[in-house]
Amino acid sequence: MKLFVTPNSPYARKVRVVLIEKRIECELVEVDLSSPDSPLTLHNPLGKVPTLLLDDGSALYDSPVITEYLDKKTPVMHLIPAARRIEVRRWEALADGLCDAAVALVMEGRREEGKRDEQLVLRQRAKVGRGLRVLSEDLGGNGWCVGNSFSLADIAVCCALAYLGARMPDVDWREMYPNLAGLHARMLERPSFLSTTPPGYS
Ligand SMILES: N[C@@H](CCC(=O)N[C@@H](CS)C(=O)NCC(=O)O)C(=O)O
Repeated sequence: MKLFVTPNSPYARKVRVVLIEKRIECELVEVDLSSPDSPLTLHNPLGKVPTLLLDDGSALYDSPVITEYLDKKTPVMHLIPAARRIEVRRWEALADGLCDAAVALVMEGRREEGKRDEQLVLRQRAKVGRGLRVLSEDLGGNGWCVGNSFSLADIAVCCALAYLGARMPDVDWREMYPNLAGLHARMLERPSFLSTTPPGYS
């Protein structure tokens, strides 16, 4: 198997953490998303990372599909418990949605000043604000997101938090939501999360 990634993609990091937790061997292939000759589009018409290329030549995307496939592949470290699958998926959707909003803001931020869509910026920032609040409320005093045991939900949420910390440093979620800071600190104790930390992230 080969996983197409970029070093900073939070969605690709989620899959890389899952691979390590489940002890699944997989070659990582770094791609340049802006290159017209990227091998990625041969396997994923959307040209997005992560994309998982299977040994039979077929490809899987997007990240929730890949995490489901990997979790079913081996019973080692079950990350999506059947009884709580919908809950785990809802956390993952919220975490991925936060990343979508942050990615949109990064893109808009690259436009020349004066040409930015201020309404879009406000809408995306509001998603981030509401999303963080709901993550914190739902986590409450629990150690982990779902059923107080480690799952894909924790991986997805912490990849999103780390990405927000790097891309939107003015949104100080550690200060605003100490329980999310605690969750992220607990995740950093796991070699899977620590070893996938992109350069420059805290
Ligand atoms: N919903 C997708 C989102 C993937 C995504 O947007 N990845 C970004 C990198 S962080 C990407 O490949 N962007 C390139 C593009 O949109 O052309 C997933 O969960 O895998």
